[in-house]
Amino acid sequence: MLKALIFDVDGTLAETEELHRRAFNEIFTEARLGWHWSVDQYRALLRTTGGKERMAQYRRTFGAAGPDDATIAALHAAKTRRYGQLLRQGAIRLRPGVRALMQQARTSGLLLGVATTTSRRNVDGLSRACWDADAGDVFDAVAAGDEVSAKKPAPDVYELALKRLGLSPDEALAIEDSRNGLLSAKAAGIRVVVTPSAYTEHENLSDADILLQDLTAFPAQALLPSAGSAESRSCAGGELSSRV
Ligand code: XBP
Ligand code: MG
Repeated sequence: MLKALIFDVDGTLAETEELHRRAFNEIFTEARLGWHWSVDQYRALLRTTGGKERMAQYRRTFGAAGPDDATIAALHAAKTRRYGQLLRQGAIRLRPGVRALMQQARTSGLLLGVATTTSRRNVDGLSRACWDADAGDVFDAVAAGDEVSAKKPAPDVYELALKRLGLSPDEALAIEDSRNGLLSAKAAGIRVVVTPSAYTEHENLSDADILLQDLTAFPAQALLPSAGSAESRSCAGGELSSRV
């Protein structure tokens, strides 16, 4: 029986990648690095999950002349601060159908989780921008990229989300936008709904259990348990239900 929806963040809850790209480029300019990622370059670079890892991948283009690991870490920290500022300026909205599906899931007594490659700080930033609350007050469990040793497409972050929800893989449904995310959830044994995003619509997403343009088309009647089970939820869950 389905007991939880586990959401990816970037590209799934919101079209955040363009904001990540902007934050990267502003920091590159500020640091006079001579780097600038175009939309097409960034689309290709997204095959490497994680901002630090993406920068390290790009560094290879420059051979020994590229920044060292400590510089990449410092630049990425600055990028995270810039991304947070952009979120606070109201640059992001939830994708269509996300808010309604979360509400329906709550009404049906389901738990809500997050499994993302980005950091917990960025998840909290997005959550405050969209719900005016930290992610821990909106979701029952948040598993972030800075908490696992291997990022997507490895299963680690989905396994961590399941552990925190106290569920087995067959009791959850992942909502993803990318091939790396799809592979990660599948490797953890979780069924996956994929809603391609602006930066992933060209990818091979055919392994998805359900492929939808966006979550307004989510088959809630077929997949969500009946609303009656909402009363069996914990107090914490009851409080959360008013927020999504
Ligand atoms: C997508 C990613 C992230 C973001 C940038 O994550 O690969 O790296 O592009 O975030 P998701 P950081 O699993 O949520 O789709 O710079 O914080 O890594
Ligand atoms: Mg994603």
